[in-house]
Amino acid sequence: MAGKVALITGITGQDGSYLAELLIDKGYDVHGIVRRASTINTSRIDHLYEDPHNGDVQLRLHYGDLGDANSLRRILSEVQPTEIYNLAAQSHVRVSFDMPLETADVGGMGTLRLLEAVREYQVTTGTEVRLYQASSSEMFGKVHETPQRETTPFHPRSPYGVAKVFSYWAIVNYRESYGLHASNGILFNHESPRRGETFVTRKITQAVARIKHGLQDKLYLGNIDAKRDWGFAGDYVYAMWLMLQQDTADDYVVAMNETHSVREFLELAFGHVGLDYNEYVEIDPRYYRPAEVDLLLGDSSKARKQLGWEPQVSFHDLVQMMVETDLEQAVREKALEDAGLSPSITNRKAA
Ligand code: NAP
Ligand code: F7E
Repeated sequence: MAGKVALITGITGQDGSYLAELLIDKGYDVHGIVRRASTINTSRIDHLYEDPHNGDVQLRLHYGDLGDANSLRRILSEVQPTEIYNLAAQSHVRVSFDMPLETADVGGMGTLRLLEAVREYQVTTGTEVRLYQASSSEMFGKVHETPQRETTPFHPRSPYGVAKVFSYWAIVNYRESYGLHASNGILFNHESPRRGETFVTRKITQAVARIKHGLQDKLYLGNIDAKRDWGFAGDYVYAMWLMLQQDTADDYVVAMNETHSVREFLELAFGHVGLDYNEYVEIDPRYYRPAEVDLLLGDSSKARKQLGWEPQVSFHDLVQMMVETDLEQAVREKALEDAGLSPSITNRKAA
């Protein structure tokens, strides 16, 4: 695998961290783009900087931003990547209603800035760069058919979904216009113990653990009848890599092909620690969205057949994995609180 150089945008996020791990394992020279932040936000990738066996540097970070075209051009010429994974986005659907312009600028125009930088780089250096775009099942939104597959029409229901549709078509357009090896992975929801704390799965598993350890007594949620096709992020980043190993670029749905309601997730997660969610969950309309995506169910048969992709972690095991990890975290939090080192935060109401 020597000679392969990967550049990941959004490397500090959930998927970026799993993908960086995978590519390091495969012997890639891995680079990531990070935004400057007033506090350090690299906790998901801190364990990756050095090879634990010999101390060699195995991950390099570069300051840049999808809003800053100059930074993208500079990083491309410094890193000289053979593969680029574009994972950067304001990825929270509800927040996208509060910040539609930022969401569109990063999740839509940001992709175009990157595509232009790649096109210019390829023309000036004559080197082929393969590009992965993090497209989303949110593009199906108010679904036109079930299950959703590559040919299902898009009907986005949020500024986030709209931005992703723009990016999807920009990728297709650069592929058709300039022969760029650019692929869309239309990924359905994927979760993990590294999932952001304000997405519903992690919000639930963290609350389960904190309630179990007496650190919290209520969980406030929005629409718990929504249904999603949830898989494990570690499985899904493998599909991203597979897409860039194909001779021809294409677009693929990546999903578990099963759907569950938020309510079912609650039952499983609370049930795992012997609790009944009905005693702890309260509905807060603050978490409703101006337009909801009621049901997502993917059909990933194309990815399974053409890429040979198969998920390894079931929905049930995913919920268990997330609860177990958050229980360990709650034990540490409780110990700090008992030692008077951490303020008790009860009834948290994060987005
Ligand atoms: P995430 O945890 O929210 O990570 C998003 C990443 O984007 C973070 O590293 C963030 O950096 C970075 N970012 C945000 N704005 C940026 C900007 N202006 N310039 C450069 N980087 C910026 O998201 P995720 O769950 O890993 O998802 C990865 C990608 O897949 C996203 O594009 C998401 O929309 C898409 N997607 C996710 C799912 C899912 O279920 N997880 C499904 C389909 C598609 P900071 O750490 O600095 O904020
Ligand atoms: O919501 C409902 C909410 O925010 C799932 C992103 O990764 O996947 C993700 O988008 C469902 C929705 O994920 C709360 O209304 C109820 O119906 O975890 P979520 P999402 O909106 O599906 C797609 C594929 C992406 O591409 C996105 O980047 O759960 N829900 N109560 C709630 N959701 C949240 N966040 N918080 C609640 O309290």
